[in-house]
Amino acid sequence: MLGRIEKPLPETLFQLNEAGAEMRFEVMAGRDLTPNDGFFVRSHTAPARADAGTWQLRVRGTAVTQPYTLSYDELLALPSVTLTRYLECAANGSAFYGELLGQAAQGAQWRLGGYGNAAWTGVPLAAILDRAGLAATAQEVLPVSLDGLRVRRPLSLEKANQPDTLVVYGMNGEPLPLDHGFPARLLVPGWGGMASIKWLGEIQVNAEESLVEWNAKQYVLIGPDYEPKLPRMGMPFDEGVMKSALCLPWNATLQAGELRLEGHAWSPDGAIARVDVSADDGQTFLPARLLGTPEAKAGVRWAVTVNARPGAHRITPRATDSTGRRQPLNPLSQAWNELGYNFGAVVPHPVLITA
Ligand SMILES: Nc1nc2c(c(=O)[nH]1)N[C@H]1C(S)=C(S)[C@@H](COP(=O)(O)O)O[C@H]1N2
Ligand SMILES: [Mo]
Repeated sequence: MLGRIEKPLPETLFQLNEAGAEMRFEVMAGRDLTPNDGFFVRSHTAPARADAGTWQLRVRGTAVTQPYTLSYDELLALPSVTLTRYLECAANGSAFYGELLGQAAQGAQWRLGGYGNAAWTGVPLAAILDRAGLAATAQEVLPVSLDGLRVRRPLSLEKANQPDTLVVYGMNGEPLPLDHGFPARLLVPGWGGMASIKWLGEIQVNAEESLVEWNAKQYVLIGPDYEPKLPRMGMPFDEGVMKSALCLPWNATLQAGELRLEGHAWSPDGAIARVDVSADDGQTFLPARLLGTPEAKAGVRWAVTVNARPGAHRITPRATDSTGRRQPLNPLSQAWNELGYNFGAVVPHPVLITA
């Protein structure tokens, strides 16, 4: 796994698991944006090594009437936007199926650090598709990567045309780092990270729906509460789920008394409307203050001051978004799935408070 990641993975920033490098959430203390060197990495292969001078983005497909290619310079010359959006692995939180539901999911165990919030610069996918002369038969958009797996994961025309679905080449003011998809990647805000194809080489618009590894075998929900959508092995899904996390090490040691705690919250639907925090194992909740202006599909930082008494405690944040949805308090209220996707219940964070 680690042979696939280029950037340094210091223990101060990352916790490694069998699939990738999870950000240590204390990295987000005092920060709205995740720095590029601390951003989580989930790469199924080694990065594709493209040269910006020769790289091309091909736009074609069975529902494209005017196929064309864009060079890196041509992409950068198109009208661009810079937007803050979070990116999260669909398996983020998978460890809590085991830790809180008592039935471990298969595969890598992620706590909450398969999340990052960045300012992305790129071109709306809609503008790129516009030039391709789509036929009335167009069914879906299929991005294809340049890495060894030629990864592909379709998206609906509706999602492709959202103004914040982007072909991204900049991350926090820098060129997109190699591990995050240089020269360009797709960014599909609100959807599981698997939709945000890195090392993008081609965008197809097709008249047929495609059945691919990433919507038939992986990134489907498999479990007693889900009907497989044959021939897929489970129920396909696109969106992620709302979550909240504390910017503290797991099992942090803190001093008793008035404690200012920070965290992040994020939702794939509306903007985060409120965050409440319990420092007494979920008995009572205090409202946190949102820092900054919450925006749909962007992470928001929050802070709260609690009075902490000595002992081993759990601090539990709970997010609510502008659609009125709230994170469930009871982990058992959410369905288990074998591959550990979309864990959305509150996560009690263990801390040791010393006198
Ligand atoms: N080409 C390609 N794109 C990819 C992946 C990959 O392995 N190859 N991983 C996906 C998954 S599962 C996630 S969660 C995100 C992770 O993005 P990051 O590594 O930039 O954080 O990229 C997605 N895009
Ligand atoms: Mo992922």
